[in-house]
Amino acid sequence: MSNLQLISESVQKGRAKETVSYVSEAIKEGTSASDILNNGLLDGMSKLGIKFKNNEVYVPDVLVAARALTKGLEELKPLMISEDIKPIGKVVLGTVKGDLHDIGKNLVKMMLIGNGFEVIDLGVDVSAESFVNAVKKNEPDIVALSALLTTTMSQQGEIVKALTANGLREKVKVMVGGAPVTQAFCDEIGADAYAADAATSAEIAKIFAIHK
Ligand code: B1M
Repeated sequence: MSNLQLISESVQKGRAKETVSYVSEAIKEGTSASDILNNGLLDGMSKLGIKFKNNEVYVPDVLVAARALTKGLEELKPLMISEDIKPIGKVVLGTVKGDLHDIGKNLVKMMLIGNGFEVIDLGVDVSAESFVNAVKKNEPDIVALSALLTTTMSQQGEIVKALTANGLREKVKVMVGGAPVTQAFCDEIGADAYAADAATSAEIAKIFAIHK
């Protein structure tokens, strides 16, 4: 098995130490950062994303894989900087105001990072005003909103309105998700996309990135 395959496998198995050591070996062998990133680390996460979508693996598997991916990225970072690899897009992500649930949001974050996006994570209980300020400051391609409560999902609509009121709506795509959120709700509040799960959120983000 090649080093890149070993990296991909170790990410899928959530073995952080192995991932770091295979990344380090690949660097020593002279493999480029983009090869290690795309055909090793991100390949592993994207394969795991498919398994997650098909219910072949579960939340804890994705979380340990995400940790292995993060450790591998840390090891690769100096080489990435020296090769000047750019992310394929920028996402501002957060759980809406009044809502403290962040497990789903964190999975979305990992899938996005695993698919080559830079993610600015605003955390939980994030107001519409904070989203607007983050969009002004970071100029993302996508704003991704998570809501887990029927009482907080309406905040996603408030954020769409606040972006419009601040003249920012045309500059970003708005993606919504979370257990009570539906495609019909997404249409009702004028968001651009609804993602039922973390893997789908990364697929949609990639489509937005290609068409920007
Ligand atoms: Co809460 N909670 N909770 N909770 N909690 C739910 C959501 C609930 C359905 C439980 C129930 O009653 N059966 C219920 C909501 C009912 C409703 O509104 N209809 C509920 C409630 C009522 C509450 C409190 C009000 C309880 C109380 O205090 N009385 C309270 C509210 C606190 C607040 O937020 N203000 C509360 C608190 C908590 C804990 C703090 C204890 C904890 C959260 C810990 C944390 O997140 N750090 C918690 C938990 C763990 C849950 C359950 C059990 C699990 C949620 C979870 O993490 N699921 C949940 C019941 C359930 O869902 N079975 C429940 C796993 C996660 C991977 O799934 O987040 O759905 P999920 O994410 C999915 C998709 O939705 C999607 O991708 C993920 C999968 O790939 N997705 C996105 C999510 N965000 C996305 C964004 C996207 C795209 C996709 O892009 C933009």
